[in-house]
Amino acid sequence: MRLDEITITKAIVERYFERLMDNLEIDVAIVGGGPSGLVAGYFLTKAGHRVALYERKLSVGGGMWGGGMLFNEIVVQEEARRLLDEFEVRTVPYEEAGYYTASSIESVSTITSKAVKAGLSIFNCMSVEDVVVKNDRVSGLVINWTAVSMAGLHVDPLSVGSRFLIDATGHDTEIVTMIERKAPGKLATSTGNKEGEKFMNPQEAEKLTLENTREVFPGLYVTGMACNATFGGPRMGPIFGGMLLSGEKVAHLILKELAR
Ligand code: 48H
Repeated sequence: MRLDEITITKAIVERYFERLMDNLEIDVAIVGGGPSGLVAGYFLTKAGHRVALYERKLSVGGGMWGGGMLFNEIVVQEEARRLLDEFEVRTVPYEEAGYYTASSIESVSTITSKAVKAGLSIFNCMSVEDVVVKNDRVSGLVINWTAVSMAGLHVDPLSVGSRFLIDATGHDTEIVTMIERKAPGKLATSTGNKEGEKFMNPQEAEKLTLENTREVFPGLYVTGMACNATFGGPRMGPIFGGMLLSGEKVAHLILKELAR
């Protein structure tokens, strides 16, 4: 077999564009490839829906790679261990009952692998820079290459249509912030605006993360760290059970809507 650089190039370009074209009108768009976004993507695609995840960086995994302060171990609590079991991520019980540890490297790589094999399309190095809102409901997103924004180039973006949108952008809660900026007072929070993340308190934060995993604007849901940042709950530090459970919950909430 003779290897040819033009065939290699054609193969990459054709395959990528096929996937891009297949994902221009989708059921669910997930912004952010941290733990919550990946778990949501896994459950939604496993249920047979067309789902794409957009990640600004070259690699997915968000804040999970770094464990706590670059010590690449994560902690999950009893309630979330079944999710790591489902993904076949190995956990080790800690001496204190109810706490488990897992390798952050194994967690990110295994959850990503399961999500992609379930059918999730991941577009990395793409940033969501705006949303499309029609008749007071989100109906799509506006994307551009991260390299374009990093270089400060003035390049107009492209759009993707999506029935539902998930803000899984972590602490920055970028999609909710975009809505708040263009439609102030319209969020489903007590003030109508973003409430902001509060001081660290793992006990309270993990509980509230799940409670705050919900629709915040018609068609837009929050998951993961974005939940407490939107609805005004504390941060939890490097415990990841709430992120995984929130990803599962947002998927189930949207699955119910898609089944209507
Ligand atoms: C495309 C974007 C955009 C954009 C951001 O921060 P993440 O890991 O998010 P979560 O919520 O799944 O997990 C949070 C967790 O990692 C964490 O930080 C915890 C538990 N902290 C506790 C504490 O007390 O500090 O991932 C978000 C991802 C990142 O990879 C971003 O690059 C990406 O979203 N992203 N992608 N377009 N506009 N904005």
